[in-house]
Amino acid sequence: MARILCIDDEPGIQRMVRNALERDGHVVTEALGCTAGRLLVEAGGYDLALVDRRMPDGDGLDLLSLLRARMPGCIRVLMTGFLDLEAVMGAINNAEVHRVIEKPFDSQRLRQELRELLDDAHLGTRSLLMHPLGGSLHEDERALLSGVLHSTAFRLDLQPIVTATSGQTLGFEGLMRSGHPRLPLPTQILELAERLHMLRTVGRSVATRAAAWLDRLPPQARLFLNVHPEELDDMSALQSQLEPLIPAAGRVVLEITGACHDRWPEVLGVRLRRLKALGFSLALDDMAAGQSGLVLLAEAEPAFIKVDRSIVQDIQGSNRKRRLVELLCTFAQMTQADVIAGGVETDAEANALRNIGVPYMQGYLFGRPAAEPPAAPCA
Ligand code: G
Ligand code: MN
Repeated sequence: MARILCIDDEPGIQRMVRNALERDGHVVTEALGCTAGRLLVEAGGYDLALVDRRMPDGDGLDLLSLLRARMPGCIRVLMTGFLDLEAVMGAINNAEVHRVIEKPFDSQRLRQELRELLDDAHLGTRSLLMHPLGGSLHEDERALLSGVLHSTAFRLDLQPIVTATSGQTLGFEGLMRSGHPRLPLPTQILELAERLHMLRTVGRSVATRAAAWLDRLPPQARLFLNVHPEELDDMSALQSQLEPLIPAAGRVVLEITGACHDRWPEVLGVRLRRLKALGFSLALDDMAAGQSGLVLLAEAEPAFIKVDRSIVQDIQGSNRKRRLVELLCTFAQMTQADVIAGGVETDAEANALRNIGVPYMQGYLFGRPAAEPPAAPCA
């Protein structure tokens, strides 16, 4: 059960929200408009607030900043018809809004979104439960993760990306690796960081190590770095995290995964343009494995399109896989992008990809991620 405040000037919306949320056992308090809403916000005592963007007596975004100041622990959701991207983007970037629900929405979607938000918040509080030994379990985990990230056990290994025809190295993908016995897998590090809201600390550690690589690698070598979808939720934080890389941004390619969910690809497009304005290039990662890959292809305008191993595997035996990669190559050509085939393990796969005209490849066939890059010449 959560205490939910709904601020909207339309009684129809209020009714729908109340009916939907009371079915899930929540207690809903309504305010018809901004003025009434402001009074309730001042009084406090809510777990989550749903706020309309435009009301005749005021702007929902102002109410949301007031909410942040008065009730920092309250989850803030904006409901909007998505008319003014700039203002909404500003609010998201300033972390005034945890989630935006685009109007019109139905009760099923509303319940689903709120369930997700409340589950996340619940996880956050659950991990704060006290440890049997007296300390906070959460604090122990934070200390462990922070210790690993700042230790030499945490590395950014490099895997080569090569030119299909000449075999010369275009650059390297940086992949995090951990030699720490308690958190040996990168996925463990990411899962823990997600749960403890420490992705930024991971990102900073990666950026520091990436900057050190850029100093050592030949100047023409590109460094490809993976960006976690959640890192795109707070652009100011991401920008400060990428700070050590900005002087060499022209050599850095940020990989955005096609597997990330975003109900608003346009919003993501605006954010990605900001990264480009800093001088970074973009690659669309996991193409064909992701859920929003195609729409990102349109919105991200990537310089590289990385085809996932699920398509590359045994491509020589599949007409459809070959056609799909051909299609991506044609698209890439028409949009001044380049295709990189990832996860290439066999000569048969590499030959099939070469015949299609894929310009770049990456995979165990050419080199595993390693703590020291091979001394091959760079293209
Ligand atoms: O999604 P992304 O492309 O960032 O994933 C990279 C991961 O794929 C790394 O963990 C890397 O070790 C792994 N990888 C790289 N090359 C190969 C390969 O040839 N085969 C397989 N199975 N995995 C690979
Ligand atoms: Mn990648």
